[in-house]
Amino acid sequence: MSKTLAEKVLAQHLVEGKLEAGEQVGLRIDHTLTQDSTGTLAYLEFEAMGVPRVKTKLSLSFVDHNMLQNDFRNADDHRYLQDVAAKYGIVFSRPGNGICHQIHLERFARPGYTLLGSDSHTPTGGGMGMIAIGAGGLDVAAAMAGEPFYFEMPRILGVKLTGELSPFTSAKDVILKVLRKLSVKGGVNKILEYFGSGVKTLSVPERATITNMGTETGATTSIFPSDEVTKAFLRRQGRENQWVELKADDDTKYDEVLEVDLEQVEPMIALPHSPDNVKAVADVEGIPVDQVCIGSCTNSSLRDLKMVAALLKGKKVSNKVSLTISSGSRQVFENLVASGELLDIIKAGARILENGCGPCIGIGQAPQTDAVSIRTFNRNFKGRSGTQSAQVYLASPETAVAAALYGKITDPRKIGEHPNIKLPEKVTVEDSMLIFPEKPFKGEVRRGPNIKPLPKFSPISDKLTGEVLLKTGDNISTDDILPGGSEVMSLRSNIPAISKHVFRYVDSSFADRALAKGGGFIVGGKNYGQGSSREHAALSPMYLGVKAVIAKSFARIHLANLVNFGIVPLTFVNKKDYKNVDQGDSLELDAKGLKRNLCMKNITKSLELSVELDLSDREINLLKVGGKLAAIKARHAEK
Ligand code: MIC
Ligand code: SF4
Repeated sequence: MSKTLAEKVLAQHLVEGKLEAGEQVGLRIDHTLTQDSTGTLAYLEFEAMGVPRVKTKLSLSFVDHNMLQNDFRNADDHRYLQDVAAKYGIVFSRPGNGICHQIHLERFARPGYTLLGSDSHTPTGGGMGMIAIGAGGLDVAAAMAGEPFYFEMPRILGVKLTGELSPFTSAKDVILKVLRKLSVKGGVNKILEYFGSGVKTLSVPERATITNMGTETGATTSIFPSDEVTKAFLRRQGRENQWVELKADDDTKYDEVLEVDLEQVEPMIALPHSPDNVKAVADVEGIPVDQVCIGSCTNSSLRDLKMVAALLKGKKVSNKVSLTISSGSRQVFENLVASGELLDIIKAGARILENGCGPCIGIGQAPQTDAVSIRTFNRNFKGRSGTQSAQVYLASPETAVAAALYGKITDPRKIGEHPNIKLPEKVTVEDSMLIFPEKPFKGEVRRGPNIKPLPKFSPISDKLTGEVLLKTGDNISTDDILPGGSEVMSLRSNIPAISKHVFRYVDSSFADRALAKGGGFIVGGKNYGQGSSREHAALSPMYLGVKAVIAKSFARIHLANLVNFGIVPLTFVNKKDYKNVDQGDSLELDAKGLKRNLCMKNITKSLELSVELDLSDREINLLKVGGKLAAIKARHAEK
């Protein structure tokens, strides 16, 4: 039977289950990656598993998110991560080396391999023909301990690309167009597999921009074939020997097909405050712009920044605009320096930031009050920039440069002549900011005072009672549940402290109320927990006593995180029952035996509501014992 590309890679790594949509499958993981903000918890969890050394082919630990070092806390986290990496056999990428996804793509990604990362944009590796999936830190820690990664086999959505992009349009416009079609929920339980004659016209970094932001559709992952273009990318990186050809069988039938004629793609832009709020740039031209930020794991490759340099060369940024540039990796930065292109960027008036995530997650460069900020990033949830009143738009590097030059949203096709960007045959490759683990590790793992032990996990009680602490609408993101930004993110290793910030901007009294009431329930709408993989968005509510979340539907990674930390994720059997529960209502859930169909009483309204535990048997068993860490610990203790 003919196979899709995704099925081929999955089949080679399948250790449990059948590759049929909706089935639970277990996958062998070749590579793992973590970053500092999710990594400290992931390694505390890995340490708790009692496994002496990672069991993957390669595990990597990056420091790229929070590098402000306002006080000892970040620096202590970085030191802890470096020690743990040395002890357990993990490659450590030092602060300043760049963003995990960009570096993994350049230096480590291999066609046909699997990658699990504690960051939702891990599908970046799909640009190299990998099955690369984002997950919570505990799932990544389990993969490091040699456990399979379990998930529901998604449907495969084939995205057929034809034609070629026109000047001043680029990969970001393609994925924004896909997002406009699919929305932030349209990819849930799907793999987006790209195919068709248009594929060969896109470079690996452009493909990676597309797979990276496939995350915003809710997709499990996205994947491109591995072809001559992939081979050329690997050659440039001195890794041609790692190339293999990979593609779907010619007569493959996809579950669904979406066609995108690259010729017809025009410059696109996502308006505040959702990545799927997409319009053509031409339709929103003229809006005055205060800030432009270029970078992030979506758009900070050498291709992107060479384009930016060429478009800025000999011109000046509008004096109404602050333009920031952050390279995705030190490799990109070094190559821009060596070619002289960085000078073109600096002379145009750009502000150069450290190689890392920076403004994308509110680590510096918060815009001014009510500012319009155009960013080449992948998320524009309200407040994520650090300024609640800011209006953040997402666009391509080309559109971002046009906004910076003209001081207003402008169709980049108005810039004039299109520079012909050519990637060099060979790039300068220098890995000195990667520390490869020595054997054996001597010394001790140092932990700063802000690194606190993990909270205790206990099995679910037979009866869950409490108040509805909060009722939310649709598409609540993990940024809503637990914000980014330097203040909150410096507490990522300290669950008691970070828990005070749960729902801080949605309802500032949430944490105090939850503690005072001894915990309770959250009621959510559709796609609850979309966005990042941060498991703090589950662990902190658990710490505050949240026992269950009842929603219309959940985002994949957050659902897994809730289960991992023993919060019961329930869906309304009858979606209309959402209206029958209000904040402050007293609920009672008979959780005995954790059956699939449960009855929940709304005591306040004297109603009985049917709710469903839409989980696999494996997940239900995890919940029963108080979460995944408890289960893994018990298993390793038996051995
Ligand atoms: C994000 O883009 O939201 C993050 C910050 O990279 C998160 C991870 C985190 O919260 O540390 C993600 O996407 O998973
Ligand atoms: Fe970093 Fe932003 Fe990418 Fe998240 S989306 S990994 S914060 S650059």
